[in-house]
Amino acid sequence: MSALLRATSAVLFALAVGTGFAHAADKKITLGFSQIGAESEWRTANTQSIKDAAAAAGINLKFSDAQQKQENQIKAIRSFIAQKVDVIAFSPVVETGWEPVLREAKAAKIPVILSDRAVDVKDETLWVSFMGSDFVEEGRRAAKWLMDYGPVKALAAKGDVNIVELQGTVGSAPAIDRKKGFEDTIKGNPAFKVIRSQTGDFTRAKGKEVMEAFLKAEGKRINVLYAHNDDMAIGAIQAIEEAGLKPGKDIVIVSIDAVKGAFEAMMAGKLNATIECSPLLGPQLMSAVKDLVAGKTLPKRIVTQEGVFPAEVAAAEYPKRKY
Ligand code: GYE
Repeated sequence: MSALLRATSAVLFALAVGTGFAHAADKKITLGFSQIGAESEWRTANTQSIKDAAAAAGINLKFSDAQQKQENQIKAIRSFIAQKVDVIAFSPVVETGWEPVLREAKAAKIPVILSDRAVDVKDETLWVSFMGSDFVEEGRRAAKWLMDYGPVKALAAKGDVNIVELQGTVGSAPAIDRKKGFEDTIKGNPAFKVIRSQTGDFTRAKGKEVMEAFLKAEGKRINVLYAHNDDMAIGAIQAIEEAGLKPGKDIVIVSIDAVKGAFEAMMAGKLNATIECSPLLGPQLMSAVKDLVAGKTLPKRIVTQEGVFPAEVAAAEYPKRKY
């Protein structure tokens, strides 16, 4: 080694050690994230949270939008593997069908974090951690709120409470779990009956369309709408108004997410309650990614803490909402 080279490498070494960022340039962590799409206000906020948090954490984010298609998510994950990213995270659109691609990630020794939604795979070593909400609990909270709501209680004391349900994307964890939590809870009172249940795909447009069909088929028999997310409830509100009925009064409405649009609907008296589901997963995802790269073991499950917001508190809470 020439004297000059030796001197240069000594200086570089000293610099690296001195700043605590040895090989900073080539050590930047790369995270591949496969997002579902942009179906709801929730999803838009989730995407923003992930992008902002990656930038703040100095993580190189490769972000891919699957436009609601599992095949696109699988393609994205394969391309992350080919690019040898440090960590892969994704929000699985549906629960099943992930084994092959997750096995490929494992074989490539790239850890996978599930963000927001769970997968249904037998081999749980195919993913390292699942961070997100307890969707069954959200369904239970929606039912509990409903069964406790004065006008609905009064109705239940006299006869049946006819409920229509707008489900989320077929086969997705939140649709399966929110249905289950709600059903299990209303079983406690035989007056509560789900008379129609169909998917509205978590979108406003589909929520409106399916609610129109419900109204056509059931008319004024409908007492309650339970929507698996706020966007579908907002779409349905439009359908209810167009049918000449008063949302929030003629039909009691409870939905999930607690996005700003839901608070606006509550303040307008058109939505009765929203159950919180936080999309702000970015910061905890980035710290999990850093922990993994540092060789730490992550908890298998990281549950988001959330609340319930009835219309009475909407105006006071609205200015504090971050999504
Ligand atoms: O509730 C809905 C979104 O997976 C929790 O997906 C998420 C759900 C959310 O489209 O609005």
